Amino acid sequence: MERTLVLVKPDGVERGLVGEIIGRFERRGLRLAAAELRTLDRATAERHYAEHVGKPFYEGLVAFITRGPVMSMVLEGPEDTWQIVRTMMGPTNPAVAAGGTIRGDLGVEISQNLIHGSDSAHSAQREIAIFFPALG
Ligand code: D4T
Repeated sequence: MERTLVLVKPDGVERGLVGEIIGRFERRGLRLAAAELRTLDRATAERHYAEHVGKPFYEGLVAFITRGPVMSMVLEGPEDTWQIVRTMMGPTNPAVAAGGTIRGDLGVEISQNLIHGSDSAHSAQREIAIFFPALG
């Protein structure tokens, strides 16, 4: 069993897509291990996006991710569950995401790309510790 962190970002919560997105993961066969709707404070957003500090989109990214609640969750499944989730999400830019992926079916803009998923087993461990320290 392996776990990964997923966030339905504020745009997805605002648009009422939480159920649609969680449903896709559940139908695929992944299980929810934890979930909480929460509004991130700046410190948590900065910790989560530490790798992007200094990039031109960083300030906009922090403003976006803190503008309203995110649905944070831990999903569990087989080995490389993080990769199953990333494949289902589609690429970062929804404009080039294939139909059938979450971003390809539901989004159009890179700055409002609906969902975050850990991009490696190592990131999953780091991010789960930020959002759900009791599971660490
Ligand atoms: P996250 O981390 O949010 O799941 O997205 P990705 O893993 O798919 O993509 P990322 O880390 O490269 O980017 C983080 C976040 O920044 C936004 N972004 C990214 C943006 O607004 N403009 C940009 O040019 C890039 C590269 C989108 C996702």
